[in-house]
Amino acid sequence: LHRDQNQAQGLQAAPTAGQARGSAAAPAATGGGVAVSAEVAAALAAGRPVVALESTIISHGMPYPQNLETAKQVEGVVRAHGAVPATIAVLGGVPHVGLTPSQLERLAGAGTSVRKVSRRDLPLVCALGLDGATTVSATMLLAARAGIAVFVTGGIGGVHRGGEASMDISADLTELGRTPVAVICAGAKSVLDIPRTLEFLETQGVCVAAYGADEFPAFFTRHSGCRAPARVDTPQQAAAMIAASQRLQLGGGMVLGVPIPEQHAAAGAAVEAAISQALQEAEQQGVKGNEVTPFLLQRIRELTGGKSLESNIALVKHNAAVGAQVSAALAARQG
Ligand code: PSU
Ligand code: MN
Repeated sequence: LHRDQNQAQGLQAAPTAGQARGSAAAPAATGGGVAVSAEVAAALAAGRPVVALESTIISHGMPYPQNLETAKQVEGVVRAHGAVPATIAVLGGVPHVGLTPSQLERLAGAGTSVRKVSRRDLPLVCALGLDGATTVSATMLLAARAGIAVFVTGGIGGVHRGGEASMDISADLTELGRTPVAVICAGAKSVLDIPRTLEFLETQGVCVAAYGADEFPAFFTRHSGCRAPARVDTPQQAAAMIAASQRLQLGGGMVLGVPIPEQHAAAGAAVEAAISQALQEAEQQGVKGNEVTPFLLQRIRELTGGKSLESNIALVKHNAAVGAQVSAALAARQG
């Protein structure tokens, strides 16, 4: 623990869910220190489809107020496709699965002043009673604790360019190797080393499939130049793979790479130029650790004059529709 935080906050036991700041409506279920909202708990108990959503994309991935607007719209898309959204974050030291509108607002408004929480950060934020926005890794593990098998986001972390020397490899990839949650995303951004990211996922035993495509998608573009290890064309096929993984008790996750819809694929050249410049600036400024990804995302947004943000919002909403359909197909198999 950093001394300053310790003194400022006073290290104390995490409040119970009901006491946690901003948790006016006590969640229905608090098991293993995770507060599951009444709506999500009821859907899970009834075997209805549920889709987990992360919160770092809200706090660090987009600026306010577009982040709040997008978070609400994404939840709406999930609902419109017959599933219950479960946005996941740590509030007042308690991991929450399923947020109220005011909790969502609190996170979106705080932006990057909220801690970015990957697996390794959970003990600290919980012990200090802090708010935290969960990355793919922390969201996956909390979703699994709650019994949610399908999770939608924009893009996953990966092996950074130069990662073979820096060892900057996102904890998302090791989480995918150990936690049974399917992550529906638009692939990985080309700020990352996509070939090495796919190699690392293979080492971790992660099933990676492209949705309706042969190539693994690269977030803003449908093309990464890398063939995806598998291809599925329907929500039912994706659900069948999740079911097979569960049946075999593989214990690991899955990546379903959904290409950005053609009409939203950002002017490729402009985004690629912004990516190279952002990478150069990060290196020059010595940006390190978990600040690398938020720095790159923000610079790409600035350098493309907001064009990348529009594409980003569109692809997340599209992923939410696919994810809800996969979750519904999985629920139908199990029902
Ligand atoms: N990639 C994006 N948008 C994001 C992230 C990644 O296109 O918002 C976020 C996700 O929360 C992801 C995290 O889990 O960044 C990865 O951070 P890092 O590279 O520090 O592991
Ligand atoms: Mn990193």
